[in-house]
Amino acid sequence: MGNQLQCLIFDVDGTLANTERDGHRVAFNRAFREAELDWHWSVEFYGELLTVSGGKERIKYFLQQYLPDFEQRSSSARMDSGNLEPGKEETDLVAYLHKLKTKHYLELLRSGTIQLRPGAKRLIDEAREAGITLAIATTTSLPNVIALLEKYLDLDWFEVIAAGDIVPAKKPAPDIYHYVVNRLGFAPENFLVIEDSDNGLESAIAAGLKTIVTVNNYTEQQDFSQAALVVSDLGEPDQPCQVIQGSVAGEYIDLASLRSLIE
Ligand code: XBP
Ligand code: MG
Repeated sequence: MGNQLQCLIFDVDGTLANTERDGHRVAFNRAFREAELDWHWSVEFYGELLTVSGGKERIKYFLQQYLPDFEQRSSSARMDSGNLEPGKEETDLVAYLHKLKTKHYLELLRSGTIQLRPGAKRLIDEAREAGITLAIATTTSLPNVIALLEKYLDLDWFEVIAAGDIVPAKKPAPDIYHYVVNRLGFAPENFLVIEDSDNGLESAIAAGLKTIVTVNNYTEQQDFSQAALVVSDLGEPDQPCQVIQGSVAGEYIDLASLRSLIE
């Protein structure tokens, strides 16, 4: 029997919603201000930092690349754990700042600042009606995913929600996609992944999964040559998407479009 679409795996940040520029980035800056650090990640600079998946890893990368001599004397005075173990200072600082950032990000999400991208809810509804299994594979922290899914979708619709530190290595490593495939047990050729970034595409391809990419302002210049299809977004009946690479019938991405890539 030929391939049959059995599962759609959605990435979160940049795919389900454009969360980075006005969500995560703003939350990081509010965390730095709360920690009385004079760091500010501009829209453009954050694009450079986004090459590193994972908020904790991103802060660590920023410290090591841009502030190698940072003396954290000041901020550690305000950290919950005042007694810093020698050699653990950076890890403690990163964990402290990331905790603040996640608090600010959840506030931003709950305020309705971030909306789902075009076509995301429509395609999820169509897949559910057709009995296609849904899953999440994301680098972001689980509380952030739960907050987004609870606000605009429904946690119960997703058979597997694989997020953040549940795997040892984040995207572009394949770990998070292997985790979903192993939990569901379908053949890899019966999955389709929807991603937004080169890190995400690399991770899904390394796990042997066919992937379509919906680009955004931070990722549109990246290399998506291994994607089965690259579009501006999933589109809506009254809001056609642009096809950037590959070909698909129709003016927006529906289940038939995805099946034509798999079956
Ligand atoms: C995007 C990421 C995440 C977010 C920040 O995840 O790389 O790290 O930028 O979230 P994806 P955290 O595109 O895989 O959904 O601070 O919780 O890591
Ligand atoms: Mg993403």
